[in-house]
Amino acid sequence: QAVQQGPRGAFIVFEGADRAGKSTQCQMLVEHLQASGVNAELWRFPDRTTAIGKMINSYLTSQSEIDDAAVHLLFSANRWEKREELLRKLASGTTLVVDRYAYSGVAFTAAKGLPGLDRAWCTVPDAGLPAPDVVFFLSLTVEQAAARGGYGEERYEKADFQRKVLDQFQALRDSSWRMIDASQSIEDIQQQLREQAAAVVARCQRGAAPLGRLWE
Ligand code: ADP
Ligand code: 2DT
Ligand code: MG
Repeated sequence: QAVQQGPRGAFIVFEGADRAGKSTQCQMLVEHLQASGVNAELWRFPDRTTAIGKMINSYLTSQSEIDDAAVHLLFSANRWEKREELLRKLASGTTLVVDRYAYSGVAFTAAKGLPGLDRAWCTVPDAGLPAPDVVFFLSLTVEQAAARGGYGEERYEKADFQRKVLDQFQALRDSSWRMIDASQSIEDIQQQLREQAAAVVARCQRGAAPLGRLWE
């Protein structure tokens, strides 16, 4: 069944490789929406502030080791624990701009190439979560990303692994995705995002878009 009918906020997700500009563009888009009178909030996954999020943060910063399947389930649980609040915000008319979601969850674990943890297995825990109205995929090659000053210190921030993550993302594309050439200037990308986001926000405000569920 559809999770919700009628006028509501838009559920906008950003995905893409590390250093593609997701956090930069999310921040700018939220500020623009707010300045235009749209009720909007910036969210991110993992949400490192919850108890589960703190375990994930400790894993990403290599302060702890967690079994690959178990940490995959923690990332998913970190979305499920925010589901009610997410639905409540959308229902009350707040647009959510979200820096990474379940697509990152699947892509990063599947990229490990571990027996048993293939893409099909990886999607199961997130199936049924609210589906975004639009996914802005910031597309950038690993070489272009590396030219932005190299990767950081966290787990996963290695060129070889990022290539595998990009391959996994390609396989997850669906009709909600909008591919954005992330090698353009910050301002040019933001301009395109504003135009596309405005259309989605308007459609949700009109009540013309029942919220779907992921991978069902
Ligand atoms: P992400 O959240 O996708 O990892 P960030 O927004 O943190 O990416 O950006 C990574 C780095 O690249 C930052 O130093 C940022 O200032 C820079 N950057 C972001 N967008 C662009 C762009 N379009 N062109 C050049 N550099 C960019
Ligand atoms: P940032 O906080 O810099 O975006 O990095 N990840 C993320 C997963 O492995 N699974 C997930 O479900 C999500 C949402 C991607 C977060 C890192 O965590 C990875 C990079
Ligand atoms: Mg970021």
